[in-house]
Order: sequence, then C-alpha cells, then structure tokens
Amino acid sequence: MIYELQPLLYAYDALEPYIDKQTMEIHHTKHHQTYINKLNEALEKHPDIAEIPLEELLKNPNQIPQDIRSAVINHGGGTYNHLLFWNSMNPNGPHKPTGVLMDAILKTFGSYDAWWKEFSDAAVGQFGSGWVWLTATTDNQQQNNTQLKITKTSNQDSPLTQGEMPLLGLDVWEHAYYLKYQNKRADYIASWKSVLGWKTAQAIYETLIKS
Ligand code: MN3
Repeated sequence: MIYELQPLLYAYDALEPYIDKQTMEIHHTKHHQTYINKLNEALEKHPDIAEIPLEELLKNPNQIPQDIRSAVINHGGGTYNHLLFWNSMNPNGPHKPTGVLMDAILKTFGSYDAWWKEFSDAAVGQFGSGWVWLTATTDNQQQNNTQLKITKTSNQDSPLTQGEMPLLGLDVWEHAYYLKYQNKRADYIASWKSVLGWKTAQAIYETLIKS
C-alpha cells in the first residue's frame, strides 16, 4: 500500500482567524506530506508489512521489522495523527458533540466545559512536541464498557499503541501554531475550541460502541 496525502475537507483559509492559512498550507503540504513520504520509504523495504493497515501496525508495533520499526512509529504515527487532526476541525462544526458521544462526555467529565478545561490544560501542559487526545478504551471482556479518556503523547506516538482509540486530536507541535501564535501556545489552544468539528469523533465513537 502506498499512502497519499488526502485533500482537506475545507479550504486552507477556512479556519481563519483562529488558524491562519499559511500555517494550514505548510502543515498539510509539507509536514504531513513528509511523514507520508517517509512512511512509504520505510514500507518499501518490507512489502509484506505494507499490506497491513496502518492502524493495525500502530496498535501492535512488535509486528514491524526492527529495521523500520521506529520509522513506522514516527512517520506512520505522523501520517495517522494528522489525518485525524484535520478531521477534528471544521469551520462548519458541529463545534460541540451531540448524541451518544455527548452523553458519554457528560457522564465522564460532568459537563462539556469541564471536558474542555481538562483537555486544554493537558494541551498547555504537554512538555515539548506532542499531542493531546480524547480517546476511548473498550474492555473486550465486558459489553458497554467503553471509557473516555484524555491522553497525551510525545512526538508522533499514537494512542493506538497504548490500546486507546483516538477520537479527537490536537497537535501541539510548534509547527502547528508558531507563525501566528509564536510562544503563546495557550492562545492557540483557546482558539482551537472555535474550530472544532465533532463529526469524525462521533462516527468513530459510534462504530466503537456498536462493535
Ligand atoms: Mn503537525
């Protein structure tokens, strides 16, 4: 399988003034493209592994041959994480979840605002380059036991590797905000709340609780 950069669901300037056009364009066409290219380069060395879906490789990196394992974790993680990041934003929203995902957020965090406070505090507090996620974990031994969690990962590590399914992800690498926000990461994170798009998170969650 050869991975390719997918077009965004919206224009590069669609998230203005919260996320600027230049940042979006560079982030998508340079950063994300580079992760994809380097993932493809690594997988070329092991065509048999290339047939396994990326999600499965990241869930269980021990199956990846040693000589390309860190490349797949880093660049495969970057490939997968950024796709979810683009789909975690949408100028048309919905900026708040609805239905079963909203029910689960209320049950776990008490309110949407309390969820946001915990999520944004985690994002501000992430040391160095990394991500903050809303994830779901399912205990396979029990039905109806899907738990929501806020998780941080460093570099391009995926929550999949620690057994969690990411629903929504916020990139707090400096390349995600530096042109507009420089050192003011907290301002970038506060702005991000206004461009959230919950449709993908809801779809992943609904699939997960049905399985
Ligand atoms: Mn990034």
